[in-house]
Amino acid sequence: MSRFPDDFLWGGATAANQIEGAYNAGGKGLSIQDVMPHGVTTPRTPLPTDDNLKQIAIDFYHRYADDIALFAEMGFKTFRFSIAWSRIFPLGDETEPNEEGLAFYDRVLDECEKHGIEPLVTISHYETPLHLTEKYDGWVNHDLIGFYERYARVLFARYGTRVKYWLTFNEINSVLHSPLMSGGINTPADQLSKTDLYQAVHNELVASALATKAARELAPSAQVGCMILSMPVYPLSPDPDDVMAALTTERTNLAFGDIHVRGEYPGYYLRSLSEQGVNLVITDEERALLKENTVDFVSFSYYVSVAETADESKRVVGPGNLFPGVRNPTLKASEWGWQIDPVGLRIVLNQFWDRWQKPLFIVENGLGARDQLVEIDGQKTVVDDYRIVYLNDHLVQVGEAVADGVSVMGYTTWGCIDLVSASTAELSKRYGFIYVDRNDDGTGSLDRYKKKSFDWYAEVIRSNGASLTQ
Ligand code: BGP
Repeated sequence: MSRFPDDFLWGGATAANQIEGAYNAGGKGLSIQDVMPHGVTTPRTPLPTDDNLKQIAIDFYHRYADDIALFAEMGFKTFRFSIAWSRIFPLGDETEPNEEGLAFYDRVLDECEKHGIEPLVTISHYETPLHLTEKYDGWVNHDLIGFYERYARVLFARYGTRVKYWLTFNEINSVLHSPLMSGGINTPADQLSKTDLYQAVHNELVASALATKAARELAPSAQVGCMILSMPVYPLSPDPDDVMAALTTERTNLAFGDIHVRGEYPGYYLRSLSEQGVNLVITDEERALLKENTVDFVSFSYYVSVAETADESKRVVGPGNLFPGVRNPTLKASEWGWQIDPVGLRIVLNQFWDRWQKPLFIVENGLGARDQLVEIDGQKTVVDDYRIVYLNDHLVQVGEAVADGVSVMGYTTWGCIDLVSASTAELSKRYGFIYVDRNDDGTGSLDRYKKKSFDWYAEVIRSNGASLTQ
């Protein structure tokens, strides 16, 4: 018997800069991703360089129809993609949008509609127009709020009747850890003042509220969600100091949900700002905007959990999604060192539901792994049992959370088709049900092949979760 609601939105997730390619086609301007050939692992380059896999990515810009048909073959109910801001406003501060860019997403939506797939659209996913970064220092500058609002209004006016679910900023809390990628901030992280960093965060939060307000005016049937990078933080020991340390670390993520859902800065957040000597400029008008334009639902990514301790001598740190955390000795890790914790997903779902009482949408979860393309019965494929196990185990925990009474709207696996990774800009870190023949050195035919997990996920969707192995 399936525990999943009948209208559960099964699907997959992507982001424009990681799949589209065509980085300068159709009037598109440059984005920060064009000067980040190696993700967040090295400083930005002054100009775009040829070693940037994202320039072509997996060529979704030209192959979207075939790719969406493959998603439909798996039975996707929803497809999460992002709109490249610099396709719509090539510089970011113009007053008129680029029609060719808008028309591209019309065509993508046509394909979704043809297959009965509900689009789930991220307005800004790690690709601030480069001009806004270089001229304004990205989200540090208050002017970005207006540019983003104009962009969001264009999207709601154009697609508001076709797109029901919108996310304002991908993993908004990651600005604190990846100021360039997440906040379009040109000032190198080690030279950025805390006040500027938190001002950038504040500006994004205000922009998110303004987008929600605009959606209510221009697309009344739309639902707007925030998107948070979730990473549960467990105390390394039962020592109360460790428990408090874990809570304090976890609140650096939870604050973003608190603000989006409750419409105000929580006391613990204000205390932390003042202890860090941060002086924010917040107007009364902005306070009112936050309060009056809270989100309809909360979406989040989930890949890893971490631990925390107050005891410096026990702080053994390892990689997490975009920021590190204390290793949990009870967990195994992926090839990239991200610790795998299916139960953590049930914990997050329960915690968020208890805390916010808003419908939850898991919009990213998946396993990045090195896949081996093999030939079986004359067909090229990947026997990715490890991915099936990872997804199965996480989905079982989603089912548990549903049984716990948590309201879960849907689940979109990250990188439903292989794509360029965000943190390290590699193609060899594969997440997809569909293998894309392209390698880290840029070679490959770009042909698509179904992995073993393709049929597995199709059956999970067809059976509405009943086929999962408990
Ligand atoms: C999230 C991002 C995605 C994505 C994913 C996996 O942080 O929202 O864009 O890429 O993580 O991370 P990576 O690509 O670094 O493996």
